[in-house]
Order: sequence, then structure tokens, then C-alpha cells
Amino acid sequence: MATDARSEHRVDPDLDGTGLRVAVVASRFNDHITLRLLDGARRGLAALHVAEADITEAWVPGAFELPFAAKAFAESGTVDGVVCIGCVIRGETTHYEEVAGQCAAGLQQAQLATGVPMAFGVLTTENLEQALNRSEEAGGHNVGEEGATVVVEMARLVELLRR
Ligand code: INI
Repeated sequence: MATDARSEHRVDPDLDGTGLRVAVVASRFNDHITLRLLDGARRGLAALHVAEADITEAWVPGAFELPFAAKAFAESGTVDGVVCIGCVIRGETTHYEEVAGQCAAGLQQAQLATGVPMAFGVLTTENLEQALNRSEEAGGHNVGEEGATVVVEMARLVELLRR
């Protein structure tokens, strides 16, 4: 029977983001979706007790600009992690591969170069329906909310390894 890795290795129920400083960078492109992901990220950070005062939000034009902004935040030394939010829908662009691929590769490079964890809260979908299904309200599937958990988990891991 197929298994879901998420169900086997659950997030630490004691995971707590108290005191962590987090940037959330969101793309304006497809903002009918990215606003839903941003809501999810806020919800996720609040649930993990990241204080509102420790959260900095910023907007960029599109997913292509996310790596630049995330790296700039990381290099500023003011954040422990960056949740990156975007939405690239294949049916709506002729350069889906370039935008989605460069965004993913750029974020991976940026987090490896800076040592500051960055969550890929970016939807890369075939159509609008899939994007809506992955940016649901509280209790539903929301990749922005998942990104918040990822950043807190990874920031705590970095903390542990540096101790
Ligand atoms: N940016 C997105 O975030 N999602 C898209 O679907 C998209 N499409 O369709 O092209 C998109 N393009 C803009 C791109 O991210 C840059 O902002 C633009 O090319 C300027 O650098």
C-alpha cells in the first residue's frame, strides 16, 4: 500500500517558534492565490507562537524575484528564516518552466549560500483548480501554512547544530 511520508514522520508536536524572526515574502503575480497562501503562512506562524512583532512581510512582482528578496533578507542578518510565497500556473504562461524552475533553483541556492532556511511555499500547478485546492482556508491544505512550519522546523535545527 502506498504510504504518505508526512503521516509516518510527523512534525514534532512540541515545535515552537517563540523568539524566531521570520520574513514572509509574497509574489503579487496571481495574488488571488498568493493572498490565500499568505493567510496560511500567517496562520501557521501564529500557531507556532511566532510573535507578530517578529514577522516581516514583503511583496515582490513575481516568483522569479523571490530568490533575490529572500537572499537579501537572509544577508541582512535580521531573520532566522524566510517563507517564500508564489504561484505559477502552467496554463497561464508560456515560460512556466523558466519561472518555476528558476524560482526553485534560486531559493535552494540562496538558502545553501546563506545558511538561512527558506521554505518553498510556491505553487506550481497545471491549472487554477489545483492552485485553489492547495491554498485552502484554516483546516485545509495550504502550502503557505506548510511553509511556516518548514521554516520554524529548519530554523530550530540550525540553532541546534550551531550550539
Ligand atoms: N510570475 C509568477 O509568480 N507566476 C506566474 O505564473 C508567472 N507567469 O505566468 O509568467 C510569473 N511571471 C512573472 C515573473 O515571475 C517575473 O516577475 C517577471 O518575469 C519579471 O522579472
